[in-house]
Amino acid sequence: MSNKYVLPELDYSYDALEPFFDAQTMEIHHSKHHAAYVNNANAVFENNPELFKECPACFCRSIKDLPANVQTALRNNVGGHYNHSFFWKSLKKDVAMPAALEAKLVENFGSIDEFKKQFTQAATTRFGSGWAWLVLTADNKLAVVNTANQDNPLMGVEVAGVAGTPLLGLDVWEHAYYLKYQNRRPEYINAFFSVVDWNKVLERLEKESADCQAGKR
Ligand code: MN3
Repeated sequence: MSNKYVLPELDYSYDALEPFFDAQTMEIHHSKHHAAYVNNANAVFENNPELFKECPACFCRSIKDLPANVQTALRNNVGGHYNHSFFWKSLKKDVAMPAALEAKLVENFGSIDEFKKQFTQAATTRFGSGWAWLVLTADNKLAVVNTANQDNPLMGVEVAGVAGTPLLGLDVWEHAYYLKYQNRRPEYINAFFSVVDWNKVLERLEKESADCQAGKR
């Protein structure tokens, strides 16, 4: 086992999410931006192999325990690797929202429209670069938050404002939308709702809920 991360292949082609997410953005985003996070993280592990953890999520959870001299580099780059891997797996066109997920969203937000409104608000108001998230909190409720840069909710309540695990994330860095949407971030956020793999969100919810009930998180 080598102490490095590998850029994951996408499960679909770069043009699979057209016209919502364009092929050129997807290709540059995956093969250049995500690849850079992987390479930059690996460069740190080359000099600090003892810090490597196979599971990027586990790594994010323990980011505060890292030595100060490499903490920022690893927070940004392992965070970037985790966030993008998670993001690619959340995307698929033409997926209807399963009833069980709809029920949980309605229970927590009052309606699907209200959930989308709050998510859009979180994604729009993140100043500069960052991510918007739907998270399952430690008490098994849903919440919408945003984080700066390549931070994510796994990094803790000081970072995300809630303790929880991500069910869905949206990259709102300009590199995620500028070629197609330029400064129109709200249009990009709206397009995102057409390419969410809601089955994947439900799968994560069910797994996290089961872990929660079993006391595993
Ligand atoms: Mn990105």
